[in-house]
Amino acid sequence: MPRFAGPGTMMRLPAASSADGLDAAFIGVPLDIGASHRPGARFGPRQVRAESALLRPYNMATGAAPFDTLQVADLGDVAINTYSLDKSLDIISAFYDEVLAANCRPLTIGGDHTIALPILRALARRHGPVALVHVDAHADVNDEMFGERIAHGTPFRRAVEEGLLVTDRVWQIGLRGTGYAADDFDWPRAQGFTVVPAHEVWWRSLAPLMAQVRERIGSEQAVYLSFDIDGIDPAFAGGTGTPEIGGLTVPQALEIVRGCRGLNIVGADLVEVSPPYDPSGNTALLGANLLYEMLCVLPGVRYR
Ligand SMILES: [Mn+2]
Repeated sequence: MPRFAGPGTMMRLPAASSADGLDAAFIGVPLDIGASHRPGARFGPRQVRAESALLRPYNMATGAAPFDTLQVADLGDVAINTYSLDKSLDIISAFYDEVLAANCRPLTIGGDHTIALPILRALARRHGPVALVHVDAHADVNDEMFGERIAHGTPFRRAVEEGLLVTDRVWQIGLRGTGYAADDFDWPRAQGFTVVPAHEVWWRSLAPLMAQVRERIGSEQAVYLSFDIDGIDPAFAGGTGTPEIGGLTVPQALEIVRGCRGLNIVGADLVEVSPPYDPSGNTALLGANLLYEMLCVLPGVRYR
C-alpha cells in the first residue's frame, strides 16, 4: 500500500538514511550556536517540516511537477555538536560530501546561516567554485563577530577567502538595515559581488533582475542558492533571529526562486527560521513553500 511517512518529514516524503538513488533530498541542520542575537533556529527544521505537511506535489503557478521525474526524500537532521561550532562545521561538511558523492542535490532546512560555509566547502570540493544567489537582509561578510571568525554573520567572507565562490557571479539581494560601519556593503562589491539593497527594489518586480542573473551565469556553471528568511520583511517572516524592517515581499521572494529556473542549481538552503518568535508557524510555512519552490527549479524537473 502506498503510504506517507507521516508529519515528521518534509512534505510527508519518505525518510531515507542514504542519498544513494536520490536526485534531491531535504536535510535539516538544527544549529543555532552561530547566532549573534535571538537564537532558536535549531528548531527551524522541525517547524518547517511540520508546516510543510500542507504542501501538495504540483506547482500550480509554474507548472512544475518535481516528483514526476525526481526521486526525493528527507534525509533527516545532521547530528551536529551543539557545544562546538568548529566540530559542527566538520560534521556538516562530511555529511554533505556523502550526499554530493551520490549525485544528490541537497535542499537544506536551517539552522542559522553559519551552516552555509561547510555546505559551500563540500560543494566546492565536488564542483569547484560555485556561483551564488544569496537572499538576505545582511551581507554576512563580517571578518569577525565578537572576535570569532566563524559565526552566522561571516560565512561569505570565509567562502571568498577559501576560494569557494566565483566572486563575479554572486548576487546578494535584499540587504538593508543598520550597519556596524558605513562601508559594510563595500567589501562584497570590491570582491565583484552584485549587491541589490532592498530599498532599490521596493515595489518592483525582480523578474528582470533574475533574467540578468541567468544571462550572466548561464546554464552550465554550478550555482548555490542561499536564502535567509530575514531577507523577507518581518511582516511576513517575523520568526527569525535578526529581523530588519523594509524587506522583500513574498511575491518578490517567489520571483527570485522561480527566476533560478534554467540555472544549474547544485544545492539550496532556507535558513534562520526561529520558531519561538513566530508560534503561529507562518514564517515556517513560508520557509517550507520556498524550499518546495527551490525543488521545483532543480535541473531535470518537468513542467507541464
Ligand atoms: Mn540575515
